Amino acid sequence: MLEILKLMDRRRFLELPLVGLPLVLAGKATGQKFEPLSTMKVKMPVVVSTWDSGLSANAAAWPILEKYGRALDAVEAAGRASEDEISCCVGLGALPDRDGRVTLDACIMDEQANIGAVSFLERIKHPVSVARKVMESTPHVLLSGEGAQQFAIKNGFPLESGDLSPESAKQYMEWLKKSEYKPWVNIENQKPKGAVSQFAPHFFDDGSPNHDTMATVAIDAKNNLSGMVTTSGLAFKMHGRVGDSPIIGAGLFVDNEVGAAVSSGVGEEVIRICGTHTVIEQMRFGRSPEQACMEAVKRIVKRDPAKAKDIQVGFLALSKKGEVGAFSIAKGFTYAVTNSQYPKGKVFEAKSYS
Ligand code: SD4
Repeated sequence: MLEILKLMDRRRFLELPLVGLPLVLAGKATGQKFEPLSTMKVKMPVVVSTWDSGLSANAAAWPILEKYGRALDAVEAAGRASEDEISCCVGLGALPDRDGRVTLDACIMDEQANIGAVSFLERIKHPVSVARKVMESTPHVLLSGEGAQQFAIKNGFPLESGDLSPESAKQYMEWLKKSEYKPWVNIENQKPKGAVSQFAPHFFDDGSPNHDTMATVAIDAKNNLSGMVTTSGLAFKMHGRVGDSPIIGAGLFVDNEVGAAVSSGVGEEVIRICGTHTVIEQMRFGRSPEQACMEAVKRIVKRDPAKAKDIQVGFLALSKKGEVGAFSIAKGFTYAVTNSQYPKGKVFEAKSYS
């Protein structure tokens, strides 16, 4: 009995939903006015990536998972596919910093909590693979800037030209006219004509899709989880600025007993709450991925509600049991799921705070 009482006290302390309590009531109990939360369980193996363009990232990962390959290989393939595309926010074709230089951040984490990351990396096409190399061949977890570039070159990654892609050169020239440095009111937050929301993927003039930070989580046939994030960070950031994406526990966290989580959006806010670690810890204590992502979003909003009106942060999580969930501050955070149910992938929109 004493044990049960202790457990109940602990539950109250953690504010956990009671087992069997419908999630909508759990939402009311915490005073939230959100749409009812839900649990989406999908068949495993599965790969899940941020944004609509997660479809093409997943398309590179799925053949690996389908053939009983490792989740780690699948998420790396997803990252490389994104880095091959020209987009606003991933790879060498992405938007530059305020000095006109594209600097890339990436990280990767496997089922044994092996981690590798690179930040502030220039002129290397596949930061996600450099991150994996850091993980597998050094005693360190994060290499940055020039050191990361030297490491990449030594390991056979070609040094690419530092030229901007035509699209990002155009946008940089446009930005230079005002040169406004406002990290959370920058081009990524601007709503292009016809886009559904600030951060929703939009399309270039030629119809090709643009997107934000790509982040992927996967679970393989052996029930092992892995994740990766790859990004050019916030557009027109200060030279040297590093966001949440290469920081384990902020942009990505994997715990093979619990699940994997990733984030996209204003990295400073994610780092402040150790975003993805927070999500995973919530899941460890019994919350669904969607609930856990919502809790992390609530923490950001609670700290500075006024600021939260102008920014986007989205969390996406996959549990060890194959439940997928996401939650964002602003509307328009989407993610793509690919597995045997959706071999070509299916896009879902996260519920949001506003
Ligand atoms: C960063 N979180 O550097 C990244 C940016 C991002 O969609 O996710 N953009 O802060």
